[in-house]
Parts: sequence; C-alpha cells; structure tokens
Amino acid sequence: MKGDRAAAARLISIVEGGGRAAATVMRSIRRRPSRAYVVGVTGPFGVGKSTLLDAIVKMYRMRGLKVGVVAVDPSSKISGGALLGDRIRLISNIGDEGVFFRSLSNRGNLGGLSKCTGDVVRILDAYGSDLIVIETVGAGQSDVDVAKLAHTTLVVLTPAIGDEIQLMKSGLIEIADIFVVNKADLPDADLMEEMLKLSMPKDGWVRPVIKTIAKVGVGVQEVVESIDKHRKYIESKISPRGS
Ligand SMILES: Nc1nc2c(ncn2[C@@H]2O[C@H](COP(=O)(O)OP(=O)(O)O)[C@@H](O)[C@H]2O)c(=O)[nH]1
Ligand SMILES: [Mg+2]
Repeated sequence: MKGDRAAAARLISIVEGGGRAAATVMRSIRRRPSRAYVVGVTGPFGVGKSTLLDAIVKMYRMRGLKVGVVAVDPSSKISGGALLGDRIRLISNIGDEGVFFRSLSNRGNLGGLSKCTGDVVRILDAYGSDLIVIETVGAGQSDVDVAKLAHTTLVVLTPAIGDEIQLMKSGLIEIADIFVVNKADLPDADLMEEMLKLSMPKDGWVRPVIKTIAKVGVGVQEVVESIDKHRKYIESKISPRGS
C-alpha cells in the first residue's frame, strides 16, 4: 500500500499459491476500497492482443498513469511459448517503474484462475495502479469472468476470422464494450467491421468498432479515446451528478 514493488510481487506469489496465507493477505487487502480502472483485453489466440496492450499501456504511461498488467495464460501445450512471447513483446514497457507486469498461469490452479486474477487485480490496485489491464486468451469461461472484473472489455478480432457463426458461439460478442479489428493491413477488415457494427448495443452503449494495425500503432489512439469515453459513460450511469 506504500507502493513497494517487491512487496506487491511477493503478495501476488502468495495469492497464486492459495491456501490460508492467500486468504490472510486478501482479507487485509479487501478492507481497502478499490480505485483503479480495470480494462480487459480478450480475443482469440494470435490476434494481436499483447501487441495492442503494449501500445495502449504506452499511451497511458505518457499521461503519467501508473499501470498494472495481468496476462492470464491458460498454459496449455499450444500456448506454452506465448508466455515468453508476451514477456518479450512487453519489453518496451519493462524497465519502466510505472508498469507492473505479471503473467498468471492456471498450472496447479484448476478452476481458481478467475478468482486468482481478481485477487491480483486487488493487489495491484492496493499497490497504487491507476489503470489495470488484463489480457486473456479468448477461450471460454475465463473471458466471461474477466469481463466481470473489467470496467471496460475490449474484444480483439482480425479480418481472418471469417466464420461468423463460430464467433457468435464463442460468447465473445456479448462481453465486448469495444470491438477492435486488428491487423487491418490484411484483406477484408472492412467486412469484419461492418459485421460487428450490426451487433446489438450493450446496456444502451453503442459499441464502437475500431480498426487497428497494432504492430505499427495505427488506430491505438482511437482505442484509448474509446476506453475513456466508455469510462465516462459507465461513471455517468453510476453517479449521474458526478458525486
Ligand atoms: N499483420 C499484422 N500483424 C500483427 C498486427 N498486430 C500484431 N501482429 C502480429 O500478430 C502476432 C501475434 O501477436 P500477439 O500480440 O502475440 O497476439 P495475442 O496472442 O493476441 O496476444 C505477432 O506476430 C504480431 O507481430 C497487425 O496489426 N498486423
Ligand atoms: Mg498475448
């Protein structure tokens, strides 16, 4: 709570371990009201979530915000290398004391990953983060759960995901507050954009569809502006008089 980085890292490890020690940590952390704004970034594997996240974090850092990043990795054989990939890609923000990055894996944490993510968010909040970004692989229950933790949920897709039906079935459409069509340098980005624009508003919020080329930073500014706009929108719903 004094902003000690090493202490925060240690507390996260304790919470990952679970059991009595974790419960004790969380009991004292939960007494403190949360204040950080939480953004979820989800979508299928390889669409460019980490790349986009990295660019978004950089923009918020330029505003002087302290940022926490939680990458939830399902640690399957397929994505075994993703953990390292994420670490390397996020290197542009590593070494920056204003960014706290942590990967979580569900190894030995069966069924508890979502709970653990929530606890880690609370710890990074107590540590003093202004903004916390959670990245999940768009593969089921953990995404739906993460959407509950996040104030604003970004669903990242690419033009290549042509199969509309499969997309609907994945449940990703329902949880989005903002759609991002990344890899807009590939063909058919407009098609994907148009398709997503047909989706229903969520709680009266008309969900923006933003095309990006995250690897070169195109459209990232617009994504950040949409996050800010959505934040204002939900805050106006919670306290209409701004109190
Ligand atoms: N063509 C293209 N490739 C991109 C873009 N953004 C990211 N990538 C690449 O897509 C791959 C997967 O990116 P990554 O951020 O790891 O995806 P994640 O699995 O969703 O986190 C990497 O090779 C990136 O360089 C983009 O806008 N256009
Ligand atoms: Mg990633």
